[in-house]
Amino acid sequence: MTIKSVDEFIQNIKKKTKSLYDKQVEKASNTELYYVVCAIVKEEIEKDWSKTNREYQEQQPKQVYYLSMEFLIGRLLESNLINMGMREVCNEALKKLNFTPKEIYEEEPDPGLGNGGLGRLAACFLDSLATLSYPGHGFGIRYQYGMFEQRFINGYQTELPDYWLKDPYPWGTRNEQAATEVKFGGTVRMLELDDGSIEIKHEYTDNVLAVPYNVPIVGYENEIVNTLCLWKAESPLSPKERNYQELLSNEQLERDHSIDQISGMLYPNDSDDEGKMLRIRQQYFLVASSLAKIVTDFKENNRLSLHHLPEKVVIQINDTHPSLAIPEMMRMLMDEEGFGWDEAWEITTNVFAYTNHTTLHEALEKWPVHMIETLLPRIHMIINEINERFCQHLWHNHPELRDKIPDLAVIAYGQVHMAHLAIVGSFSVNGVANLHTEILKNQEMKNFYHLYPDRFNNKTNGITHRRWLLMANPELADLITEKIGNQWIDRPRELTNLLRCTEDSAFLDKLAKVKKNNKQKLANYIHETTGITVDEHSIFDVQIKRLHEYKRQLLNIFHVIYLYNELKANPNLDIVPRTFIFGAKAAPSYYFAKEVIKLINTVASIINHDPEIKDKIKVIFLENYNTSLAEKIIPAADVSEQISTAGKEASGTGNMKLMMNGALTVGTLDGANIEMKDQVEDPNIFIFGLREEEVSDYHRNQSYNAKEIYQTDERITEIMDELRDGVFGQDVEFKDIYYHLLSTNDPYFILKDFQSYVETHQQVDQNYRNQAIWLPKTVINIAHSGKFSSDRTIQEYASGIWKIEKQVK
Ligand code: 26V
Repeated sequence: MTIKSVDEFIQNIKKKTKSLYDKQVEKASNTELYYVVCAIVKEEIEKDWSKTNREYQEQQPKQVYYLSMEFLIGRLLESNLINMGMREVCNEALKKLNFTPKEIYEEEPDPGLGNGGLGRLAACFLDSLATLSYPGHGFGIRYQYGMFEQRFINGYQTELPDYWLKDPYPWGTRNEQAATEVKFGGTVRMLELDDGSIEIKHEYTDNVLAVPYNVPIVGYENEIVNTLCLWKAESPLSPKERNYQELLSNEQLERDHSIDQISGMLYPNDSDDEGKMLRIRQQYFLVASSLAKIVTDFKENNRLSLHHLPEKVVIQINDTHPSLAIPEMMRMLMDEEGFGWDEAWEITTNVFAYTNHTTLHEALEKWPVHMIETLLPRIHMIINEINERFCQHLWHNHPELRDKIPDLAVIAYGQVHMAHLAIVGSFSVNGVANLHTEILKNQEMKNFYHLYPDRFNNKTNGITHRRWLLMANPELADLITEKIGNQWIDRPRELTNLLRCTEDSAFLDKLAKVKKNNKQKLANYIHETTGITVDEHSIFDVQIKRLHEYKRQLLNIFHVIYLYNELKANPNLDIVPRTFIFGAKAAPSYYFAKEVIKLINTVASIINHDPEIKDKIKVIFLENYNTSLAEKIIPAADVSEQISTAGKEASGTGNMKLMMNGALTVGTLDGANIEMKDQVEDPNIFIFGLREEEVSDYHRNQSYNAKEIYQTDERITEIMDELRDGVFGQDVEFKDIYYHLLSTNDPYFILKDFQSYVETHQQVDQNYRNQAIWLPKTVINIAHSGKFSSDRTIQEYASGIWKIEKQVK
């Protein structure tokens, strides 16, 4: 039984404050109250957690393990309160004690253990798995330093280390008993035994201790608590062994440092060899420790031969990052369990399923063979054998592919191609939106699709509506519940019941008011953090995502510059005032992306301080975009910018979050935007720009000419010349952007799509003026967003790939 009354919660707070801090609650700081509330909630969670674990042990259901180098879980206190059914009582209790709930929740650091969409997706999936009562757990790495903290200095991005663990983190429980050793380096010897069998001896290895920190993943009001296990790398020497050595030798210090690096930071730069080596070590560290735990648990719970592993275990690998799990499983089955190759391969390929998240070539992982050989000699032997057998298979059984063997091989030209390893070693390969999966099947992985047509499938991404609506936008959630009841929380498709309200003017008024309040809150935040005043009556036009050329923040800022040029020429131009809001981090070594950040910041400071345009447009670039900032921005958005070059954004998930919060999408026919359009239909979404086939045709025929557009479209000529001639100050800072676009022939078709983008924004302006047109569209978007709940996605993974069952009560 959880705490159901406000008074009981207050009593608990008082008791805990006394026992933890020996204080009266009135004297406690926000930080102390944060730890107090965490402790109370954790005690409740722990009861359900033990119960869930016990049930899994007794009932031995098939379990799914989600292996991922990234989990962007966000802050957990408030979402745990919601899922435990305690948010309301906690809020009331805090208020009665004169604390502000939001302030308490914001005491929590936001663990940045991921880069963007891929890591956040993993977190949404865990939430849905637990909520739908599926036995499903995550394995990841507990990086000491998460995603860098972004600061703008003079408009440039600078990166500060994110040491999120400086204060105790209440949600990860260290479990030293379950620590396991991971072996790197060393030499491999094969011994022939008397019975003719072969024993593998892996000696002189560098061992690293993997210590698990378990984070509870709480289902929504269902008493299920699954586990996210995050591994930390430590020295395997016990304190006793260390003390022996009195003074640590240099060699030992160096070894310690190299161990610390493994779970030291997220995604180190992999452009140089040291970076690559570290990345491989991180990946192997994750898979070796996770598989050891999975296999140990299987043996303990099931007492079955490992032949039966695929009946009880399925492992989803999140992109190729954990695909060393495939040879690692082979190693364990053969070297530790005595299976022959064929049996081990049969088991392995029935356990793994692989999700692809991008078709961008620069993002496809390839590791130099010599690095794998040095770092993981036994894994290298196994990958070689996988490659050998796969190529033989192609040669003998697929003569039509003989000349394609080097393109398909797992090892070619001195590199291990991780995507090929993942495809060959899995029973399922999925893309993350319909278009993306079609591109995999018909273009990027065409030959593999020909080989294994049954392996390929689509699972369109989703987001947890509990965090992204119920938690982030309580006013909207309450309004929805007031109108259609609360069943949408368990069954998000029921949001379609809102469709009957598109002409209900009382409802529309309330909806407008909720949005206005959310905009006011964001405006306050903007004022506090930037000093800039924005008008909550203006259109909040939002682009929030990683900074990347294919995502085309540059197209957005070109549109802003165009409007500014128009306003300068005609200050009385009749446009609805707009606030353009950006949030984006660039990879630290991505020069062009950083130039775009500087450009947006420069344009912002010119526009925001120009009295001539009478505040008709404002540009706000919020620093340090992350999960918790997204929770502030999304409820306040009117317009959602989803403007990637068609074919490049595998799915997108921010698009879904914004739709669910009543923003209208300006988007290309790319990723999941297409499926959003299928749901809401024209004219409830603003689609513009080239389609994927058109982009492909231009590439194939080499018939695109960016220079011609630059010369013929006067609006573009003006913008580009301003960049070239230093109109935005800083001498000729942005000349690079000008030259880059023209000398590379604008590979992301920014100039090509500009015209239709501008026209589409004119329609947005026209629509917004007439709220009787705008508001019903926002209702239609919210109503159809239920399809994009990760509950639907997880249901599809569970029945289509994992074949797992819900835990029954
Ligand atoms: C990684 C890199 C790394 C090196 C340089 C360039 C580059 C470009 C893209 C990536 C993305 C790697 C995979 C990824 O995060 N994909 C995202 O996955 C989301 C969840 O499925 C999906 O919504 C996004 O569309 C997709 O970009």
